[in-house]
Amino acid sequence: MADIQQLKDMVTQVRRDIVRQVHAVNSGHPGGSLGCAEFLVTLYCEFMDHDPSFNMDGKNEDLFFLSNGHISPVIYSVLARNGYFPVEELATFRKLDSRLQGHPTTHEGLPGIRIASGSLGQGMSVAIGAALAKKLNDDDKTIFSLHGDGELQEGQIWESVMYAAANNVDNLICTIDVNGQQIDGSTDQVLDLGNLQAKFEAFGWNVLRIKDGNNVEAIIEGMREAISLSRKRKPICILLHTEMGNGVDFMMGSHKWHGVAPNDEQLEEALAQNPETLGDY
Ligand SMILES: Cc1ncc(C[n+]2csc(CCOP(=O)(O)OP(=O)(O)O)c2C)c(N)n1
Ligand SMILES: [Mg+2]
Repeated sequence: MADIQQLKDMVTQVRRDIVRQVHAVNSGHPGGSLGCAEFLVTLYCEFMDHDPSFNMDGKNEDLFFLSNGHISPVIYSVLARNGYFPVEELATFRKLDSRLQGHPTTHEGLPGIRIASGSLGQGMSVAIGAALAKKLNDDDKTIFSLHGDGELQEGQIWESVMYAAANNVDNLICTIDVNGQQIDGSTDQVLDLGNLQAKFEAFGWNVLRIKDGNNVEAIIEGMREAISLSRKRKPICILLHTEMGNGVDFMMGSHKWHGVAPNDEQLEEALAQNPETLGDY
């Protein structure tokens, strides 16, 4: 187990990787990426039993599916920092012929990526399929997935939510990035999500909340609880409350940084707030 400071150091480096990737090509999605840095670092470093030598089937491994594929900068950084591919490859983000496409794809063969995502709403269905395949193969590992809160406005999500409960898919832990923001404004203004806990529970899921989803200790506690709730004949939903743009003060708390790159000065400001810890690529 890594100590808390090691996890926080990785989070700081991941933030640098996110803003540097997006700045270099003047495109990409820093806001949601920054908000999920603590969660994904903690998941990959503390909870998942995974093998960076990577094979697509991932038998006898825990698997993660990113459904909100636009936050690719954070998953690319976390995968690289966990040994899936060289960190230097982050410099190719969104460039022609890169394995690091703006939204993750599988045909480029980037280790760690098992689905194309970016067209919102599909990742939960894939995660359920993988969870059922594990059961069929007597593989007792766990499937994890991440979804945006705005993404929950996709109808396919609720079909899959219903399906998972009806089929007792209890080796599945789906996390929702509840940042209250989406591309055009707050989720309240665009299409109010209502009471998410009540909705998932009404569909037959076990739901738990991580109130400070940008706090590594709180994430560890919440993840332990989620894992303890697994294998009880219900799928599990974590409502992870995060701040869009977390860790870069001028990006925090607004949808405006959903999909906008920082300029040169803004990059310097963001980097000054997040000193190098593990070495820049
Ligand atoms: C099917 C589909 N419709 C629309 C979009 C365009 N789109 C990209 S991100 C986004 C907002 C999603 O909000 P949320 O999941 O909360 O992500 P956040 O802004 O918090 O990163 C939208 C509508 C898309 N990628 N896929
Ligand atoms: Mg959101």
